[in-house]
Amino acid sequence: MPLTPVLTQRFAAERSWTLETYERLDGYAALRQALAMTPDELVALVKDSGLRGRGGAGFPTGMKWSFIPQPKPGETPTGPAAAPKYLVVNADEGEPGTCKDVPLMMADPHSLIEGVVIAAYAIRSHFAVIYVRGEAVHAHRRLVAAVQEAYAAGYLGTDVLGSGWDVELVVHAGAGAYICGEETALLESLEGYRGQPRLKPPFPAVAGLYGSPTVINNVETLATVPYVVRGGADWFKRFGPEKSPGPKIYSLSGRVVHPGQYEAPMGTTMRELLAMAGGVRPGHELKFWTPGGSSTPYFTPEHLDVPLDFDSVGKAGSMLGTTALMVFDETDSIVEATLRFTEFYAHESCGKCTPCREGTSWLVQVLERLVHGRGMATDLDLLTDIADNILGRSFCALGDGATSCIASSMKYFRDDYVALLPLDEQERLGRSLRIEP
Ligand code: L3W
Ligand code: SF4
Repeated sequence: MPLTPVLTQRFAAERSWTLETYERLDGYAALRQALAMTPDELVALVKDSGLRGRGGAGFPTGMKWSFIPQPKPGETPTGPAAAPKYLVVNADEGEPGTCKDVPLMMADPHSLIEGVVIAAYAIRSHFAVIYVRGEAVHAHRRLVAAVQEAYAAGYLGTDVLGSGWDVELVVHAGAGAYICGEETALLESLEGYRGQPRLKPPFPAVAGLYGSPTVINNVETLATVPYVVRGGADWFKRFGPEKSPGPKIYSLSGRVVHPGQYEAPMGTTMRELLAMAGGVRPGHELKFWTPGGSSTPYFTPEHLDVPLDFDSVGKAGSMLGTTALMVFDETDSIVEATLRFTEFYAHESCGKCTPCREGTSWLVQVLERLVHGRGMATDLDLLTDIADNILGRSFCALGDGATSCIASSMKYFRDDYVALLPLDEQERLGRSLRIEP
């Protein structure tokens, strides 16, 4: 399957990040088109295109925009409809293995800014923020420079392109907490509080930033919007499956010959993506992989032909997440990989709820003693038990995500855990893996 250079079409252009290059390559044409439409027409177009959020959950973008309460013609607005509307870009890319938003912001920041201006117009917002991961200093600098260029050229500020409509855009650097990628923790952080999730509902679409209706979209989602406007819904739906269409950036890392970002339509399989990336390193075999980062259940070679779209991956028992495809071969220990992921969650747990705060640390303790050959026969069930008590009992998705690697590694590779037990503990389990001389 050929690459689909839509989102990455300018990545190789000289000084691709400058306004000059962006305008030369058709940039901001979609904004002119969008401003000639009504906001309601734009929301309808994005709904019709089938674009779904690229931040992990795959929520329909146009539907999210349509949730913003708007004043009714002829009526004096009250409540949320009367409040200011906000647009927040979730640029806090932090899911392990995920590397699509930072390259997009580095190579083509104006595609994001154009998407922001279009989306803000569609939801009738006059104020937008890009909340970017603090450690991505280079991306922050590039965004700030691009926003300045866009202001100077009249794409931001008062009376955008003579349309009579105003929009301000601020770039805000977070402090590097994974939890601030959770949309309500991000809002707390933006308001100056400690980044911890809020209870949902109410969803941000009704009560978000400063209690006002807020749309929060991922970088890749908004960078896709100008192409939806330019190409139209029918063009967009030609990429991939009907219920999950569009071009997509997949991040391949780990034991592949050419790790990096690969653009392909939604629904491309891992087998096809691996072929683009030169395959698993020579002389080795794929053992396990993640379809969407460390928060999504592991897949194995038997899943190589699952179409990578939200619904197909879900049916196969995992999640598309952020399309972060981390590749492991037969030299990698699944238990050590799982320990490393779990250490990450224990470190990043915000501490607000007990199952995640305590449970992730307990998981680390059990995994550590297994990896160091000090495990007990009861540890296998203990791991499953702790994970079961985190899943569905945590306040936000971080807790649930932390259990994915435990449950799926147990499901596919239980013997790898058993093999790490001391021999007497293996015998206690009644299933020694000892190889007799
Ligand atoms: C109004 C309703 N709005 C849902 C909105 C909601 C949000 C979006 C999706 O988690 C996943 C998570 C991570 N009225 C609504 C509504 N919404 N119902 O729709 O919501 P939700 O709750 O399904 O998901 P989420 O909380 O956004 C995202 C997974 O992604 N993940 C991690 C990703 C990490 C990054 C990163 O590092 N940048 O994205 C990987 O798999 O575990 O399951 O906007 O407000 N009735
Ligand atoms: Fe915080 Fe974890 Fe609870 Fe989420 S699940 S609120 S990260 S402690």
